[in-house]
Amino acid sequence: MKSSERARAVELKPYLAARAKEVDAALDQFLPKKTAAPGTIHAAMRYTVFAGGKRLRPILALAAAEACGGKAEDAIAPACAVEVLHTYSLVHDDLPCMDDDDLRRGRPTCHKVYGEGMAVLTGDALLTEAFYILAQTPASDRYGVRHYVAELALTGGSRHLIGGQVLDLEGEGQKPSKARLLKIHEAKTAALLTTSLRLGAMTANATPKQLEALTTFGHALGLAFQVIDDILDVTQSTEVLGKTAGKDAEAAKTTYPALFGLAKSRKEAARLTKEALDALKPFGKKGERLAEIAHYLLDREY
Ligand code: GRG
Repeated sequence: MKSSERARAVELKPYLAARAKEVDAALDQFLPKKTAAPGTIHAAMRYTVFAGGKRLRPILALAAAEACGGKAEDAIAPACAVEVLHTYSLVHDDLPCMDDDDLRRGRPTCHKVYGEGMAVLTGDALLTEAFYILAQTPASDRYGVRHYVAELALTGGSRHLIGGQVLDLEGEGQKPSKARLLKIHEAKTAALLTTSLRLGAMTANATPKQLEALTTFGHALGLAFQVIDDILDVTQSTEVLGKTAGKDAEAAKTTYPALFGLAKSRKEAARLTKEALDALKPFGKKGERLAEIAHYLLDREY
C-alpha cells in the first residue's frame, strides 16, 4: 500500500467510530429492552450484540446507500438487521456442537454466560429479530420489503451462510482444496458483506447496474477480508502465544495461509482488494468512502 493510501486509511478511523456509534444507538432502539419479559433472553441478546464488534457490515450498508446518492439514515434498519443476523451466526458458531469457543470479541461466549440452551434460543431470537428490524426499512421507488426480505433470507439460508457452515462441518479434519476453501469463504463471509451493501443501496433506489457493481465489490472485498482475517489469526497468535495452539491449530487448517503460506496470502489479499476497488469505478467520487474502507481492511494486517 502506498503511503498516501495508508494515510487515508488512518483518517478513516474517526469515520468508522462515528458510524459504529450511530449503529449502536439504533440497535439499542430496535432491540427489546432487558426489562421486557422474558428478561433472560433479552439480556442475552443484548450481551452478544453489544460485545464490541467492528460493525463492518452495517457501516458498509450505510456507505453503499451514500455511494448510490441516498441518505445513510434511510439504510439504518437494514444496517442493524445485518448486524443482528451476523451476531446470531456468531452465537451459534461458538456453540459446543459447532466450534466450541469460550471467547468471542474478547468476552465469554453466550453459552458460557447463559448456558447452551439459552444460547441456542438467543441465536434463534436474533435471527428472527433481524427480519423484524428489516421490515421497518422504508421502500424506495424500485425496492420494497419483499425485495429486502428475499435478499437477506437468501444470504442467511442454506444457499450461503448455512451452506458454508455445512461445507465447513463436512470437511472437518481434512485439508480443503482451493476451490472448496473459496466456496466456504464466499458463503460464510463474502455473501453477507455483499448483502449489506446491496440492502443499503436498495434503500437509495440503486439501479440494477449499481447493484451489480456492488455485488462484484462485496464479493472481492469479502474474500479479501477473510484472507486478511486468517493472516491476522496466524500472525497474532504467533506473536501472542509463540505458536498456534490446540483447537485453533485444527481450525487454522481451513484457511488460506495454511494452504498457501503467509506471503502468497498477502499477495492474494492485495489482488482481491484491487479487484474490489476496480468495481467501484462507476461510482466515481461517491464511491470513495467504500474504497477507503477496502484500503483500511487491507491495511489491518500491517
Ligand atoms: C449459523 C452456525 C452458523 C454458521 C453460519 C457466518 C457463519 C456461518 C459463522 C460465523 C463465524 C465465522 C468465522 C464467520 C466468517 C466470517 C467472519 C470473519 C466473521 C467475523 O466477522 P467480524 O470480524 O466480527 O466482522 P465482529 O466481531 O467484528 O463483528
